[in-house]
Amino acid sequence: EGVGPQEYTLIKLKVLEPRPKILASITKPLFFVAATLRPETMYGQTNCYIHPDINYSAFYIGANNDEVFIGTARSARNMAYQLLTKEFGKVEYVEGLASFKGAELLGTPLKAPLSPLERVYALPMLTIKDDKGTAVVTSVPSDSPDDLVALNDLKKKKPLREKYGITDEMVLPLEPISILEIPGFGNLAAVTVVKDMKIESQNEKGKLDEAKKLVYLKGFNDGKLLVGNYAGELIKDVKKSIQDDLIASGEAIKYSE
Ligand code: A2H
Repeated sequence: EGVGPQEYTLIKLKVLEPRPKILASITKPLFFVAATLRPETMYGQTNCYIHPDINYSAFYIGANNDEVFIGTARSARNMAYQLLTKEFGKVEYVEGLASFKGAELLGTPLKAPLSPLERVYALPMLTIKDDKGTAVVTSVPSDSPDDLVALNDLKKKKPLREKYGITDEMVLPLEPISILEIPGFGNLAAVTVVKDMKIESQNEKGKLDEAKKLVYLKGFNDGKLLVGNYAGELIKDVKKSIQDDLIASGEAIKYSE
C-alpha cells in the first residue's frame, strides 16, 4: 500500500435484537464498525462480513465510555490514539470481552446506515484480513467484487451456511442493489465484472484484485449516483458530502491507519 496514512470512513452498524449470547450483557449503544473507502456505496449495503476465526473485541468509545464498538484489538488501539477513547492511547474493553472469535458474532442482525434494508446480518467471509481496518467489512455486492463473490459462495453452498449457523432467510433473498451507474459497467458494476472475468469463488485472489482496480478507478472518475440525496451527481463531486453527512448524523466517524 502507499506511504502515508490511509483515511477510512468507519461505518457504525447498530446491533439489533436478538443479540448473540456473547453481547447480551452490554447496555451501552452497541455497534459493529466497518472501515470503508467507498462511503458513497452505503446505499447498497445488503449484509456485513465477519471472519469466523479472527479475534474481535468489544471496547468503549467516547469521553464517558458512551458507546461500545466491535472490531479488532489492533483497531481499538489505533482509535485510542485518534482521540476516540476516554483516555488518549488507552483502550478499555468490556469486561470479559477483550478477545473472542468472530464465529460468535455470525448471524447478528444490524441496522446499516443508508441501506434500504431494515436489517442486515453478519455473515462469514474468509478473505478478511486481521491487520486492516476493524476486520468488520460492510458488504455492497453491487459494487464490490469481493463482497459479491462471498455472497454468491454463501448462496451456492448450503454446507457453508450450516457450518456457521446462517439460516437460508439471512442469505437467499439478498440481491445486489443498483446504486451507481458506471459507463461501460452498467448499474451493477461488480456483477458485470465478475461475470465478464468468470470469477467463481472468493479464492481467486488475482482475478479479484484486477476486478477491483477496474471498477474502482472507472467508478471514481465517471460513476454517477442513482439514489439518495445526491442522485444524478458524479461520485467524485459528492463522495466527501456523503461522508460528511454520515458523520454529522452520528452514523460514521473518520479513522486512519
Ligand atoms: B470497501 P484497502 Cl463497494 N479485510 O468498502 C478485507 N477487506 C477489507 C478489510 C479487511 N480487514 N477492511 C476493509 N476492507 C474492504 C466498500 C467497497 C470497498 C466497495 C468497493 C471496493 C472496496 C464495501 N465493501 O474496496 O486495501 C472494504 O471494502 C476495494 C479495495 O485499504 C474497504 O472499502 O484499499 C477496502 O477493503 C479497503 O481496502
